[in-house]
Amino acid sequence: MSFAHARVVALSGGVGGARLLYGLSRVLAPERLACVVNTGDDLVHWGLHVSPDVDTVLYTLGDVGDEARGWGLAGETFRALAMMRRYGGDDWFALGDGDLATHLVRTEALGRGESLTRVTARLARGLGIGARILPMADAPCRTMIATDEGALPFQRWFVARRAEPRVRGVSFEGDAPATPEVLAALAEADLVVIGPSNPYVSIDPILTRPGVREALAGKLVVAVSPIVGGKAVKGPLATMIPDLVGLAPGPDAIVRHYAGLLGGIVVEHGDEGEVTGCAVHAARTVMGDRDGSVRLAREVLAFAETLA
Ligand code: FO1
Repeated sequence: MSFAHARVVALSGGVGGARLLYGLSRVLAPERLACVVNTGDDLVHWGLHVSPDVDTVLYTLGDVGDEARGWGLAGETFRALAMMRRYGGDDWFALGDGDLATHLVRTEALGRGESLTRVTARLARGLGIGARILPMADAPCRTMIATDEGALPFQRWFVARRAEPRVRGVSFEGDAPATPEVLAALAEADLVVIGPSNPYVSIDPILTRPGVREALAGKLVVAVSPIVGGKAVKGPLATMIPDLVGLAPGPDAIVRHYAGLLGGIVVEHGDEGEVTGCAVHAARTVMGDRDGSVRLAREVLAFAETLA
């Protein structure tokens, strides 16, 4: 089929996924793109509901994110954090001064019963984003990391403990279903793209929401490998793969993880020999700048078209 009018749903965690979404949002008309974003990393901090992956996607698509850090706003200041330190408050998770507005708007809305989906749409409008940004669930789902030091909520492990404790397992607390908006977008999709996000802590929370696997049945699904030359582009994935499943970090481990789901995978040039079990396309998958994101998005769509 021609992808000229295809409807695309992209699944994403933070940085890598958000960068691919940026490219897709520059290539596809807004009504053709829905971004389903992990909320397993969400936390309440300073009394505020923080949704880190949703915010990274909002800031990246809104072109206001800090590219080098990968999270938060460009040109951010941290005066509130400094004051919090003087009061002896929690300072392990850094909320910037501008970023606080996002969490205040969200927390106020949730407090009067607005859904996470609705307030996210409002935040996206405020940042001039046309594509739909859909949190995977409106109810809480918390990613828990089982480590040698006990079970830790994701951000406690990732930020407070710098992802140092070895991972023995990942689980998701709460049986929050996918939202009706997510299920409707999947039902209409001609193509589902899994971004180069960590499969265990960013994509699995989405795939395990009740209703999602069923909605994906019969869909063309294409992933972008988050592993390049045996290393994770960002984050702890390269050690999580051997720790969790005893495999070497590589695209084949990603394909096996998504067993039976993928029609194809896009991998970095040179990694294509490792993959078995689905169609492979080699490309420059490391998105160093906005042009790199747009280029990769075009390649993913062109590859998917050959599989449709
Ligand atoms: N990541 C850090 O490494 N340190 C932080 O202090 C931190 C604060 C933070 C605040 C708001 C936000 O939206 C994201 C933030 N992140 C921080 C990023 C976040 O922990 C992770 O990158 C994602 O959850 C993983 O996708």
